[in-house]
Amino acid sequence: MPFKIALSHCFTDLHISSAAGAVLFFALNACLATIASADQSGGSGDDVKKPNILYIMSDDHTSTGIGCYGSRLAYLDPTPNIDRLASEGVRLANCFCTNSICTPSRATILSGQYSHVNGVTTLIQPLDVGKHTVPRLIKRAGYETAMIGKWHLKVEPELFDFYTVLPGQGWYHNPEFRIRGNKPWPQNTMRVHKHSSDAITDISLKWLNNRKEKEKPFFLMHHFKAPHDDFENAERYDFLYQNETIPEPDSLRNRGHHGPVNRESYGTSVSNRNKRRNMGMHMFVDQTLDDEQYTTESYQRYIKKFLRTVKGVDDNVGRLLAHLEKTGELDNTIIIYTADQGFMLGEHDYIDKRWMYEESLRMPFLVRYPKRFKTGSVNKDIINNVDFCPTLLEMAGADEFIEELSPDQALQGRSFVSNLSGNTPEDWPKSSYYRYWMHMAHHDNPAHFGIRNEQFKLIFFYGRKLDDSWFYNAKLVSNTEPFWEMYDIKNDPNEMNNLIDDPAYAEKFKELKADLYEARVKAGDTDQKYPDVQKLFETVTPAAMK
Ligand SMILES: [Ca+2]
Repeated sequence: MPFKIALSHCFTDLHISSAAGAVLFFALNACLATIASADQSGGSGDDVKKPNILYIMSDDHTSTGIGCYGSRLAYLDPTPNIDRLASEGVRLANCFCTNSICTPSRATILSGQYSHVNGVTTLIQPLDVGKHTVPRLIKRAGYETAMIGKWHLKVEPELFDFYTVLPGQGWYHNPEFRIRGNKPWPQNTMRVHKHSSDAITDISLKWLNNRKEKEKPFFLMHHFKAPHDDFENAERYDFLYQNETIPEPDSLRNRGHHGPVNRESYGTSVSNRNKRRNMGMHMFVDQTLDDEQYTTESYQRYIKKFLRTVKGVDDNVGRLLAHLEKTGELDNTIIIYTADQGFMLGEHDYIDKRWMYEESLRMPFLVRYPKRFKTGSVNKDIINNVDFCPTLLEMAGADEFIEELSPDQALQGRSFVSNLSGNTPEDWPKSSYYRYWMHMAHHDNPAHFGIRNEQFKLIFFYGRKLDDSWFYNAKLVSNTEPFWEMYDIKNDPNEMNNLIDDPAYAEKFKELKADLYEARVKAGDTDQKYPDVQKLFETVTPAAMK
């Protein structure tokens, strides 16, 4: 299988002479040796050295809060260490989540499957161990593996050689961790008396220093809890940005023609727009302030707390990079920085994630590996987190095992290793499918699905609760009226103008709806369990589009 050989060769560091002919000869033999030894012993051959893989993921760290993404916040230089990965590696500009909330995104990354296939559509379901494809196959490819930090998938991360994980959301200060031990999961615990970002990094550095199988490359999933709400920063950043007035997004106070047309506004807010839950309440803003003052105070407190927490993440990315430099492993390690999804920092007066809007949908994704990836490059291909699993497997030379996955473990995404190298396959997907399954939970977001291509986005808010299990008071939640939204991202990047009531876009609506229909069929998400949802999708048409 020449294709497989080529893929494995991509990430094999060959210890050979510089003569071109010899390189080709040895490369081919090294690839064969890698595959053969993996087949026989589960390890890599003596004549090759696979790269280490350091996968760093934070929680809710939107690209808006990362300097190299160039948002209104970039002037604050909030993430110099994370930005280094972009300047010395590749930055993905259009990496999107398929379900913008913590547990489902993590389940998709580990399984390479959409939420409805891996069974984790909401915060409630555990990810079956049989679908922990990333750690299982990467270990099989000869890596020593570890999962350290926020896990949030309920079941024991038993397929990793080593784990130390936060229970559920975990605590910001003096966190307790679940560890492997003599008692049944999750009864073995330990506590570290530090801020969680510092504590998680301490544990990772200790594991890197003391790991048992140093002859093997490592695969480390290092997951920060930060900057998830309630945005509790390390004490050293209590006064960061104290005297700064941080710019607001233009859409915080002027929501333009964004959102459902002529209908109720949804979503928890920065301002007091949402009376049930808004950030001013969380930030203890004086409830007697007038509306303008209230919004100002709420936003400034919110954004500063978020960025102070981000700063602690960035410090610790710096510690990891410094360790790799000190041990001479920096250039032998594929270093990835991402977050489990995006987040709204006041855009359209929204907080939190869940939405299919740009700031929530987009995942930051940076990767540094100068041996293969051009430094300082930007890739604009449309990539989805269902593609992460096959990508990690290819990076580890574990892609050869994909064919052996059982039908219920089959991967739905594609590796973007070639894209990172600057060679986008001609048949690479031109759109990304999205579905937020929960309905009006926690932050008042109606359930929706949609498609995002290079220029347009179409969203159908079907507004049905499908299952009462995801939220303690779900029985109290009502269905909401279905509606559509459509944006021209190319000409309206801030999604200020919902085109769904513009008859000039009737043909575009039909075209995008057909694309969405096809995307749902391709993903196998056609609501056979919920025929009323599919019927709404097929029959609800905005007046201007008829
Ligand atoms: Ca999250």
